[in-house]
Amino acid sequence: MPTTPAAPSETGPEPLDPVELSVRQPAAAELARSAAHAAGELLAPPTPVRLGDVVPAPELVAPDPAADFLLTEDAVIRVDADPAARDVAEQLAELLRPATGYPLPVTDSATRADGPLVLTLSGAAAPADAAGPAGDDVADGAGAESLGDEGYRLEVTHAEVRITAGTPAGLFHGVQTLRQLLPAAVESAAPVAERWVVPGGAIVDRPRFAYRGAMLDVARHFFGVDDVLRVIDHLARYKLNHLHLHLTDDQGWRIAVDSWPRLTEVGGTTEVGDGPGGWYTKDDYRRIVRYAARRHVTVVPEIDLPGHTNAALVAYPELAPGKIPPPPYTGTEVGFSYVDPADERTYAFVAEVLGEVAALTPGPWLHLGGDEAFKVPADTYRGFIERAQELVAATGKTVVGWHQLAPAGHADGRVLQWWGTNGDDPETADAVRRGARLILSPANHAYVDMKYTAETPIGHDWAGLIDVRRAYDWDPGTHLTGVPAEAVLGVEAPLWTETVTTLAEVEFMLFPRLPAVAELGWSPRSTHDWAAFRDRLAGHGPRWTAAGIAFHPAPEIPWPATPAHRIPTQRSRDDATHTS
Ligand code: NGO
Repeated sequence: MPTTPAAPSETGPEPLDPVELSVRQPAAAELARSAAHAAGELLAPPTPVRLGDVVPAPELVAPDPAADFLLTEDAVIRVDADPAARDVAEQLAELLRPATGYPLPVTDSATRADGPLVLTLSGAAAPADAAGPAGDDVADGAGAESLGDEGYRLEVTHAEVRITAGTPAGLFHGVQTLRQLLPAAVESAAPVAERWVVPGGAIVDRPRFAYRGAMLDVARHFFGVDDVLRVIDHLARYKLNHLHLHLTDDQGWRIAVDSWPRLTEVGGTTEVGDGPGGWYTKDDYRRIVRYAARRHVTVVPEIDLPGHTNAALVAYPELAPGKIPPPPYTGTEVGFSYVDPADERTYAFVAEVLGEVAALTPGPWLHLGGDEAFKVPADTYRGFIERAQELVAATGKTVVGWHQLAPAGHADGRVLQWWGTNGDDPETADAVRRGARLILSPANHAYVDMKYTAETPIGHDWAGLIDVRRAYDWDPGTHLTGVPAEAVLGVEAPLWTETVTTLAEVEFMLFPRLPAVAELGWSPRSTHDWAAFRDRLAGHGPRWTAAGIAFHPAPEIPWPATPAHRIPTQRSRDDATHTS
């Protein structure tokens, strides 16, 4: 059984204003129950994996039950002689070796006819002769068109498994699909006696939206580098390609800035509930960025301005309105703090912080926050945002901000992250008409810090309760009135951490809702079907169990029984280590 998450500390003093956040003492027993469920004390018997059992749902699936592939000990992974493609092949080997115990050497030898796992970059289009067992559906569909920046084609025959893509990112996504097509025990960290069968047929797949992300709030509670790396693994499994890190807030500043060292030395030492806090050195942060990049995940850093800045003001009171040093804040209210928009030193601060963060960021985005600056008058706020947008542009990055940025003037390429609960939002629609694109994070569907049910021991409920169906049942393409699908860059599931204190709790809130949001970001709308999604998702429970993830065993999902004797859980692996 996965380790039972520790009870988080009590947080939040009084009823909250203006946004009421629901915080109450979590019941450790509920989380323990979830872990027990996750360990496999559930329902129907397991069925073999079918070709279509993939989350997010692929664009085209053409099963050929007569062409199942059996992975054996002598298998070799063959890949093109491209360094980035080779690295994807190495990652496939790293995924498969622990559970299979097979050596799985990786070769780019062009002369050897070995395989039978083949990864190949083929320009953007799938090869015409590759329809194979897939039949006309696949040959006539996306397979004949461009696979784009992230698409892939997976063909499974008796003889081989072949992944074809135009880019290493496409190959990487194809590898995640292959991973899901192997028996659940493939997630085991220790060798398992299993028939490693991959269902025969072909899949042709590519994403609906370019931006598919999750956000981790490391400011309210700090999460160390290893926790963040594990979250990146979870994103990669579900073909999410952006990790947004909410790096600064009233309760803590988490990223080292050389020109303003007290931001972390002072501002990094607090968090909600009076825990020790913490921050990332630049090397820590580079490690996160590198780890993400290897998994084709772009890190989006957020420096929340002008509000949500109490930790910065504690460190540098000269940035505070009236130059009055505020006390450190470890509660969960919002909307009370702001940097002084009337002082030029504030803009020097913003420029230097953004410059250093941009220098750590290979990706194109810099997130400016911009939410809940309730104490800043509207005109002043607009002026501040317009200057901050220019400072972002000066770093060579593109601005992302919460949708409160909407009234400010347009900046080239700017992206608003919409977190409302009512899709009728003329101000945001107007910003879109002026050129903004949107990331959709509707708080009543995509906020994975909301409770699943009234009984969920951690989380908020200000945007309602979000069970798996609610996380799944909306359409990013039509969600906002007056906003065309073309203006939607993608989706993101934010995890705010006022009540979330451990990695186990992070996973409990992410699973199973993260895969639901991932499917909205990746899969064509034509595949959208709650009953089918529920059934596909059910097969992932045993995978999470094998990977040591204590997920929420949502009652609306028909989880299969886990053959516990065949899938070692994290605990049994730990025991094995201790006794060996
Ligand atoms: C809001 C608020 C955050 C809270 C979160 C809690 C945004 C963009 N600002 O979302 O400060 O942590 O709700 O759900």
